[in-house]
Amino acid sequence: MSFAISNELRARLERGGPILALTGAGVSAESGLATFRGPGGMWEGRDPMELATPQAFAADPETVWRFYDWRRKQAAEAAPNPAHVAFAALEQGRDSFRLVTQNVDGLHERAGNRDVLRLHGSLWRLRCLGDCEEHDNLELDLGPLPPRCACGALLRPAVVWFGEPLDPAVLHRAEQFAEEADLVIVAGTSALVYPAAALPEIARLAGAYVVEVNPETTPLSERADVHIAGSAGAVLPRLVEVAGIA
Ligand code: BV8
Repeated sequence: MSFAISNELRARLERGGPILALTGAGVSAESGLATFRGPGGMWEGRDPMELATPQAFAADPETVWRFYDWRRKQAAEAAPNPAHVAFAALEQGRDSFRLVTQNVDGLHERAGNRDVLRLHGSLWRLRCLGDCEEHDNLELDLGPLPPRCACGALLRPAVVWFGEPLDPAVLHRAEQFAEEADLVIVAGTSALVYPAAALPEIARLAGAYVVEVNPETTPLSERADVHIAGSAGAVLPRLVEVAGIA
């Protein structure tokens, strides 16, 4: 696909200022992973918004775990796509690059990004409901669902559910990155979920140039400096090229 790159976007890519990337589920769409609000619902036609809540888990931990177990398996089978690879190239090519993601699938990390600020947690970490300790867990067979900790308490996915607060330290760091950014690349998000969706506005008010990469328009589109109507897998490698990063 061909798309125009504004002179200002080119200048900000070339001049080496702090770049903040904010990604959402659409960045993993080209890896074959369903987005949150895509057509047909994410799992068995169910609305993930009904499943990704503490209330749903308390009411029926087994069903919520079948949803997350399915997502872990889907994510494990998926491969990073050119958009993920481009973000890893930006981190390797720029000291002042920061990646903040709403995604929990782990594909940015598998593509090579080492400093990923995960706003909403990870499918690959579990939390014990006994002592709230978290640990990595990459096992594809969790055994009977819902899984239990050795202490006997239920384990839950260490993700941020709707109605739960984000980790304040993580959110504060993301807001700092937004305030320091010279260029913000917002890719693959419907810009509906807060407080993540507030980050581009924080950056814009602090003087950043905000580019949105999404085949669709979103509530951010009219406030962004430029909206590139394209897929992240096609657009991001081109932005990396303009930034002069091999
Ligand atoms: C909070 C982890 C406060 C789980 C997720 C009532 C009570 C409390 C809060 C609220 C409330 N009502 C509303 C709120 C606020 C709520 C919110 O924002 N709701 C919205 C929906 C209105 N937020 C919260 O609840 C947050 N917490 O506010 O706490 C608080 C404070 C103190 C004490 C108590 C409470 C927590 C939000 C985090 C929820 N967890 N994920 C899991 O993954 O299972 S959010 C979930 O949505 C995913 O992380 C996902 O990433 C995220 C956002 O979705 P997107 O990533 O944007 O994905 P989506 O499918 O929507 O869009 C995909 C886009 O990609 C589309 O635009 C599409 O066009 C585009 N696309 C498709 N293909 C491509 C592409 N783009 C580029 N290339 C392509 N190829």
